[in-house]
Amino acid sequence: MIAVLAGGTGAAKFVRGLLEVVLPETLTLIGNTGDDVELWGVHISPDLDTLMYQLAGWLDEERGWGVRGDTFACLATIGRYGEPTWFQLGDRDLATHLVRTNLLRRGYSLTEATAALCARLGVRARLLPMTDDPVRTYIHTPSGVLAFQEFFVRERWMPEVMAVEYRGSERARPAPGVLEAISEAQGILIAPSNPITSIGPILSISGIREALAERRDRVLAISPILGTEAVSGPAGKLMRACGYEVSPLGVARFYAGIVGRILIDDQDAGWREAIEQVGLRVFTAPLRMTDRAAAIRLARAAIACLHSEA
Ligand code: FO1
Repeated sequence: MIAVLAGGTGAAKFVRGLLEVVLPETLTLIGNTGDDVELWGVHISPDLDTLMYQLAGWLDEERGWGVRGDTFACLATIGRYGEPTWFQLGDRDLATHLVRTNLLRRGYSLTEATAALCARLGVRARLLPMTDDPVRTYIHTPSGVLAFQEFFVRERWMPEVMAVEYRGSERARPAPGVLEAISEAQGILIAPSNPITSIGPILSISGIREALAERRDRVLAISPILGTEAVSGPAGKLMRACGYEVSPLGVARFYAGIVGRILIDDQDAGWREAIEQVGLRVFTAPLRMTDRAAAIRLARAAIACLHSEA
């Protein structure tokens, strides 16, 4: 059994590779819900959906989110009514949110609703939200506090970042199955997701950090930073804002104490010694997932690193 801590797009690419290397039934994905948002009265869980669509073979892999071949007639009509359309809600994607919201209103927890959606799509891996409680990521900027999707999508992650807040995390408990997945897995992978806004919210929930620390030698983080830049998105900007150097060493420092192993890019081998001083064992492989074959190679390398006893 392998547990994977996962955000959205980067994690989904990695999971695509992983599905070719291990049986889906042996995977438990623990997804970030800090990016969740309520729009038009529906509960949207972008990271859970990105992972679910990937597992179901529905993901629009070009965009990295949403359903392949989706249409946007509903959104266009919302725009026709003069309402904001900055969040691209596809018609088929909207069906997922409608069904989820309906299940939640009928008393399902987010864990139960996610399991129901996955079952109906024939997903064989287990997908768990990090928590059933509301935890939302907020970005503090000089002109005010933005919910994550406002910062990321509406403002195209342009505003200066002063601080990142995981609102609600102090009261949140891990979702059922999360701690067990971490303690019972042969290995735990931290996907190459944004450490601050994809993995940080998961780690902010009481008990998860401790469960990982106990299995530290079996926890492998895959760096989302190559050289001194994020593979994609605002990870670099957010790490800098939170006081972390933008480099594989910065990633190692962010995960120090809960991660015993880190996989960094071949070209970053020069950071090995400095990272070892933080207490992590260092492995190298090509990290760029330029196509499906590269994602499979990376997944294979990650599994080999988990099994390495040397
Ligand atoms: N990302 C965008 O850049 N623009 C969008 O309009 C957008 C819409 C969207 C709708 C549903 C969904 O599941 C994801 C969506 N995303 C969009 C991606 C999402 O904002 C990010 O992938 C995550 O929140 C960051 O991990």
